[in-house]
Amino acid sequence: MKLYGYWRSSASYRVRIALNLKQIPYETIPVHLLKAGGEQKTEAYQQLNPARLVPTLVTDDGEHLNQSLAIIEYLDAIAPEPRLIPEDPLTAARVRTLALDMSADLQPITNLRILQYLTGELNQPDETKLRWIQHWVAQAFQAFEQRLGQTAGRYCVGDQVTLADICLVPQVYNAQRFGIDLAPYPRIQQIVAALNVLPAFVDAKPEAQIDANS
Ligand SMILES: N[C@@H](CCC(=O)N[C@@H](CS)C(=O)NCC(=O)O)C(=O)O
Repeated sequence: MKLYGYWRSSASYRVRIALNLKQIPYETIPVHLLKAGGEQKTEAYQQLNPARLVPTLVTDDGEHLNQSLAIIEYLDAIAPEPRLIPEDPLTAARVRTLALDMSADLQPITNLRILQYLTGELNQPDETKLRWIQHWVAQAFQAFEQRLGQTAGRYCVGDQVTLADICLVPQVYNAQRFGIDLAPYPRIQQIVAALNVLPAFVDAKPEAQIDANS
């Protein structure tokens, strides 16, 4: 398999973790989101993803897939061990709720193109961009922290690593990049600390990627 992604992209980070957990070997193809206006906007890349976003997973059969959660569901179907979305319908719904809190409600409004629009077309200073990020991260993390009170064991939902954990870790990485204080979120901190020592998460870290700091 081939993964088109960017070292600091949270959606790419999710797919890397899932591939690692399932021990599926893959080749990384870096797509630089900033260089020359963003390689995700080139004609060539748009053939892989018309939405001009990373990641794209190209399967061994040459099929290309977009949307990190759809990719992870696909991986869970073709390589069910370890299961990232539990079979039990209620537990699966809890996992998806937490995963979507991060991937559908938080990440899209703090995505690069949104921030570029704020500071570019809308002419807002970097300080406003930072306030924007801090505001939406705080709202999302408060709710997530509260939900964990009902669902958490060692990880977000019970004691197995799930899609919820895969979506949380990259958002915490991003929050830390922007200097957000995690002290109000002790459950999040504890779970992320437990996840970040697992080899699949260590190997998926942005700094461990071939395009890190490029
Ligand atoms: N919902 C998509 C989100 C993909 C996405 O937002 N990717 C970001 C990086 S995390 C991106 O490519 N941004 C480029 C841009 O904003 O121009 C997914 O989960 O795959």
